[in-house]
Amino acid sequence: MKKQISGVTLETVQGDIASQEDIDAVVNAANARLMPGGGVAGAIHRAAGRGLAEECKPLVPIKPGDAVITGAHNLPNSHVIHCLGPVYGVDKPEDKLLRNCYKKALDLAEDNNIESIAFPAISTGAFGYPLKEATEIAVDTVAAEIPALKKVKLIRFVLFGKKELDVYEEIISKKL
Ligand code: AR6
Repeated sequence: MKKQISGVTLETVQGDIASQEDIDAVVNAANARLMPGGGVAGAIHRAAGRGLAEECKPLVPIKPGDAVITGAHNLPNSHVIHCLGPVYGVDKPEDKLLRNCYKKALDLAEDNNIESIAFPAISTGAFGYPLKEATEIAVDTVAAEIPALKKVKLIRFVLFGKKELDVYEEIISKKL
């Protein structure tokens, strides 16, 4: 699905966040130590190579809701923006912390002249955030930021499974 909002393209695709070849910055659903893990972080670090973990070392730890930017090493992108989403039921208030992730990632993209950015569904895997609730927050936050964007022209939500893709498309159709 693809939509134009205030001159910015918002799209959804099913796929792997580590294979977004036409995107400047991919967002990592990171852990506080910015180390390889499972899910998105595992895929990003595997594809980026060990240089990414090395570059991350002086930047840790990060707090829930925070985001930091690095190079992308062997990934086909220019940057990785690492976001630490809230652990559902643990890091509170989880809705605000999740909103901060999307907002800070877009702020970092703007500050670094990034034109295209791809987000995974932060916090909805190992961190247990219910998918529909997290998707509402992702879509609302990104939509609210779009009118203020000057550099970013393409925002892509990359969903691993068909079920996640369907939820995103339903919520975007309803809201935007
Ligand atoms: N591409 C796109 N989406 C993916 C991929 C991929 N390659 N792999 C999984 N997903 P998660 P979190 C989906 O667990 O909940 C890690 O171990 C997945 O189906 O990656 O923020 C870190 O080290 C789910 O919908 O992120 C942290 O400790 C979504 O991406 C912790 O997990 C997020 O799942 C972060 O947990």
